[in-house]
Amino acid sequence: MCQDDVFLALGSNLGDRLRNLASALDALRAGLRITAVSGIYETEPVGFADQSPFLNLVCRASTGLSPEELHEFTLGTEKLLGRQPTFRNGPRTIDIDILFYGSRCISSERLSIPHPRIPERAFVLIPLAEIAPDFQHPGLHKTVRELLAEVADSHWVRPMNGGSHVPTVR
Ligand code: PH2
Ligand code: MG
Ligand code: MG
Repeated sequence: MCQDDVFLALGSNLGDRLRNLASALDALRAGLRITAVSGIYETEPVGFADQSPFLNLVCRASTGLSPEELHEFTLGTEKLLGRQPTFRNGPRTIDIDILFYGSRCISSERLSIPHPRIPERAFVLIPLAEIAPDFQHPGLHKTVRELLAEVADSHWVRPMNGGSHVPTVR
C-alpha cells in the first residue's frame, strides 16, 4: 500500500515537558510508524506570552489512517496524556498538530492541512528543516528550507542538549 509521509508538531509547556514529549511519541507509535524525529527545542511562547517556555519537536511518520482518523488519533493521544482544555495558545501538557499529510490540502470545519500557521512559526520550521528541508509545502509551493529563510518570527528557539536527539528516536 502506498502511504503518504505525514508530519506532526509536538509541544509541551506544562509538567515534565521532556517526559510528555517522549510519552507522546511512544503513544503515537500505536497508530503510526514514526520514521524521523527532530531534535528538541526550547521555545518562547507565541501568541500568549505570559506562560512558561515550550519544548517543541516535529516528527515524520507513515500511517494507514486517513487525515480525519489521524486527527481523531492525535486528539485521543493528547487526552490520554492528560491534556486539559485551557484557551487558545494557552499552556498545555501536550499539543499534537498535523503539519502535512503528504501533498494533500484539506480545509474543513474540523481540519486544516497543511497547518495554516507553519509559515509564521520558527518553532515549527526550525525542527522541520532538520528532518525535511526539501519537503514542498503543497499550498505555497515552497520548500521548508525556503519558508524558514523567509520566516519573520523573532521569538527565540534554542536547541536542547546541543541539538542531540530524543533518546526514544528509532
Ligand atoms: N503552541 C501554540 C501557541 N504558542 N508557542 C510555542 N513556543 N510553542 C508551541 O508549541 C505553541 C506556542 C498553540 O498550539
Ligand atoms: Mg498547536
Ligand atoms: Mg493543537
